Amino acid sequence: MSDLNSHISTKNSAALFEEAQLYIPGGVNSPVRAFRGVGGTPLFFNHGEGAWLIDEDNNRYVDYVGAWGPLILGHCHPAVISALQTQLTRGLGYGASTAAEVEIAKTICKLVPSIEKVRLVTSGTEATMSAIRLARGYTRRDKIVKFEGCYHGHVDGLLVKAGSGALTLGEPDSLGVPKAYTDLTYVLPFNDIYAMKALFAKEGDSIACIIVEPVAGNMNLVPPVPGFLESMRELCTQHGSVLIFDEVMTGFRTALGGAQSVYGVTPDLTTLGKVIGGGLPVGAFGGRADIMNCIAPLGAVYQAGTLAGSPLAVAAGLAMLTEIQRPGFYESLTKHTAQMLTGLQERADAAGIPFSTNQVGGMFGCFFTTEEEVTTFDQVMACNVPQFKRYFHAMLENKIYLAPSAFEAGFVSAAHGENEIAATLNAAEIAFASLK
Ligand code: KE4
Repeated sequence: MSDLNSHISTKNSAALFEEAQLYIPGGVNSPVRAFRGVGGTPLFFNHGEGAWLIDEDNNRYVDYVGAWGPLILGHCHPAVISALQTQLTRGLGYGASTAAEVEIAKTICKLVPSIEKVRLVTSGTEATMSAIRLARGYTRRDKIVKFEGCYHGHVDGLLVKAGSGALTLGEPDSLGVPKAYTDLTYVLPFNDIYAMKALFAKEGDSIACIIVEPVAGNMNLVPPVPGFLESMRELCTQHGSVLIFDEVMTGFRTALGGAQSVYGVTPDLTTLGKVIGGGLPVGAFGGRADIMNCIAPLGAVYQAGTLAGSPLAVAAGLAMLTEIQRPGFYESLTKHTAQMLTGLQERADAAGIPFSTNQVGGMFGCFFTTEEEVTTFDQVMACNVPQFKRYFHAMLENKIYLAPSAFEAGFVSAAHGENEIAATLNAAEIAFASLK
């Protein structure tokens, strides 16, 4: 185990970041990696081992990002590596169908019963973009509903912030998104059942779909309040709108059957990603056969992808889906996550730091707030972000790598055991003491 109190040197990461900025916008291939949410210089990682990540300066960290969710088995799990090595000798892609695609489709339909048919794509964004086009094509309606604080990938019509009021249409949340796109998107407050009912009373029959993260994982971690998911199910059924659960993050992360199995609410379509690729580029959208049959080449809703169903990515995904079906996998993952969070809470309380946590299965959220439980976007936005930044860096100094943003969820893997939890809690004791 590493020395928890050593000062870390990150000079090689810093040099790489300098060079990266010459060739890559912001020096990163995805904004959150740039550490702008926490300050300081982003780390460049060299390799991973189980629950640990090693950076370019040979610092070893317990990893709670897990590539933003996919690495639920930890880094370089033997079963995943072996499956990739076997496929490597057979070829990297054919642009044609393979038996493995049938196998992974069958497995997804078995594990997520609401998915009767599924189409593979290569990212979560592609999955949500395609699911929305499908919902619009199936209903012949254009308007859609999303929730403030939920992120569904960089789809033009979803890069939308709340309009002036819950019953008004959204505003673009990025340059380059035409107003005409956001004029079709309503943005409601997450966990606000009343606002949803009011909108559907007014516009329900013109709404193609609701898309929601059943557990919000992109405004830190906010679970649904009782009745929230159930109400949207009733409203969509009543008005002939399609209910899309974006389970790109929660799928196979919160439970084997995803968040829909945790809360007992059945969507019409589900989007998946992350875990199903084992760390390689795989996304998917699937659901009711009568809706999915509208997708080309069977139906008139076009969708396609050169690398969809990549044999290499599917090999990794299948190996991962096999491992997570082992008896006790989620019980152990949930237990370790709860054990770690209980330890954090005890240490924050002992240090007199206002702190609370949320957890669903193997994903968690930590909040610097006096709120007993965080259930709304406004409560998330009211948290003490400067204190989170100090906590992030104190934990990093002590070899714990958290998501570099106060608005991201954290992820535990099957490789996080007693050693990793002990290292995390020792670091947290030091970190909380530094905040007093
Ligand atoms: P990708 O296109 O990044 O594969 O997936 C988009 C997406 C869709 N739906 C949900 C619920 C998601 O969480 C995501 C992506 N998640 C972020 C993490 N907050 C990816 C990290 C990043 O953007 O670099």
